[in-house]
Amino acid sequence: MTKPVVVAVGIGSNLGEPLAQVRMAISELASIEGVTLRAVSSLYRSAPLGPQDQPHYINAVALLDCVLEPLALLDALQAIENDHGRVRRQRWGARTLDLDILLWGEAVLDLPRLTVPHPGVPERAFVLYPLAELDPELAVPGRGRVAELVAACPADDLSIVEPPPH
Ligand code: A4P
Ligand code: MG
Repeated sequence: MTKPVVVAVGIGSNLGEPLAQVRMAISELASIEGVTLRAVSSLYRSAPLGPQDQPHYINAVALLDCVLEPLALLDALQAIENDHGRVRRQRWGARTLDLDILLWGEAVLDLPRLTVPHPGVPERAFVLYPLAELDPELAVPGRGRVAELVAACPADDLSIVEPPPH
């Protein structure tokens, strides 16, 4: 048996019904073969990073125990995004569902399709606050612990809209 790796996945949505999209994505993550859901953060509302002419986002982070290879998990996440009607258009533009691999244990991956840690982790409030809620001791390789990064990151107008789903 392969030993599971703790993987952090960022969930974001700002089109359709974002709260419903995020709730559904969480149960879909739990049903990926080779993945066990360890913990899920609260659901947060956040101002858009990037183009401002788009709605606010709902964001959350899930911690998974994963025995899949990184690209196999990425394929599974992209299949879920596609099921949610995601069409890839403008970079940082509005989307029904975005699933990002934030951390892969303490691994550093630099593949054509996959950069880990996700480059946004160290400075994005909508990633760091949910991560800190789950485990402030998590390491972001090369950047320090989540607790230190979150202490240096203004919360802006990030707010919790819903407790973690069960
Ligand atoms: N890719 C590389 N590394 C990764 C990774 N660690 N996880 C590749 C997932 N995918 C990764 O992604 C483009 C390609 O990135 C994929 O094909 C994959 O092979 P995409 O999801 O199609 O494009 P994107 O999400 O528009 O681009 P990008 O640069 O990944 O954007 P981000 O960083 O995901 O940011 N504001 C708020 N408040 N909340 C948000 O969640 N999200 C974004 C998108 C912008 N503004 C936001 C939010
Ligand atoms: Mg993305």
